[in-house]
Amino acid sequence: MTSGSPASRTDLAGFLAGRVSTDVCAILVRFAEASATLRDALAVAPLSGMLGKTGDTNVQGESTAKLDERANDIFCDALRLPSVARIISEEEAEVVEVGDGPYTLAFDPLDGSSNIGYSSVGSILGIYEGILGDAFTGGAVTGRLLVASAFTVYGLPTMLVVAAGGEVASFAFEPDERAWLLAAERLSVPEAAYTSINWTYHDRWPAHVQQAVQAASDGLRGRYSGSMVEDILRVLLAGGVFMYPEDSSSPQGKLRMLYEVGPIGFVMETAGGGASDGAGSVLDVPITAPHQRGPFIAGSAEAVARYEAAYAEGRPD
Ligand code: AHM
Ligand code: MG
Repeated sequence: MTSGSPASRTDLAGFLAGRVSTDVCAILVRFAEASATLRDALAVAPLSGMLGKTGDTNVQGESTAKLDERANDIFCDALRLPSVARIISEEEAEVVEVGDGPYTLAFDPLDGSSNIGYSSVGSILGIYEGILGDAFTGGAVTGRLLVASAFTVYGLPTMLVVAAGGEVASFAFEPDERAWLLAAERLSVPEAAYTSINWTYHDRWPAHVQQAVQAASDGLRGRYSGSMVEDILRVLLAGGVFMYPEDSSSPQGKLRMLYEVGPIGFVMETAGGGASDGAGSVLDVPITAPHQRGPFIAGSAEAVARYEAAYAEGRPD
């Protein structure tokens, strides 16, 4: 990993130039700009009447926060670019038709909604090659169609992580200039230090999942925020493993393949880490519906490998 110096002047567009196509660069820059707009709304939410629920539920049956809705509007408006064919959002029941471009964008406008007003939340973007939606049959869609992905964490610092052009880089938001400046490039997931999982679900996990979680967590310190983006940033920068496995309440796991598991898995694998559903890479899992869920184990390669080994050993035939 190479850290940007305190005086780093490389902004996101400058970093991406020559590493990705102009279309992919434009999408990532728009995502970053929209994230800055959402950050402003989050920063004053306790003063602006933007905390609380709308009273509606989304397609997943989850009650929608006012800021979920605002975040969705911000990203849907910002990402209607000529290179975009379709948009798939956590907050949109249906696939949204945009135009004739070569890419489908999948995003979670506000990840970690239960933390709004208390702790860090973030946004997640996956840029997929092709027109997803028509191809949701026959197992044709997988995370291997990702050409780039990104996520933000609205804390202090406010961070943007981008996986593009074969490497992962982080950027910090500089509020005076409203610029995303390079913080570190060529990120590589360090050896595991932290384990991140909702331990209160222990009794809901099948026996082989209990064993696998234990094996992956061996010798690590616990940290869990309820915002995947925050936990993933820690794992990416300090080493560790984030886990949201299948359980008796969520037999497929909770997290959604196209806009949570896939984009974050792409970041982890690009940074030399692991991203698994327990049996293999999440990027190889066939996706047959826009809001499909999947188990997700991601982080330092050796910790993910320990999970997979115990999972295979204990799994009933
Ligand atoms: P959300 O996109 O509706 O916020 O749901 C995803 C979030 C993740 O950020 C987090 O890891 C997980 O849900 C927390 O769930 P739980 O409260 O079951 O531990
Ligand atoms: Mg989410």
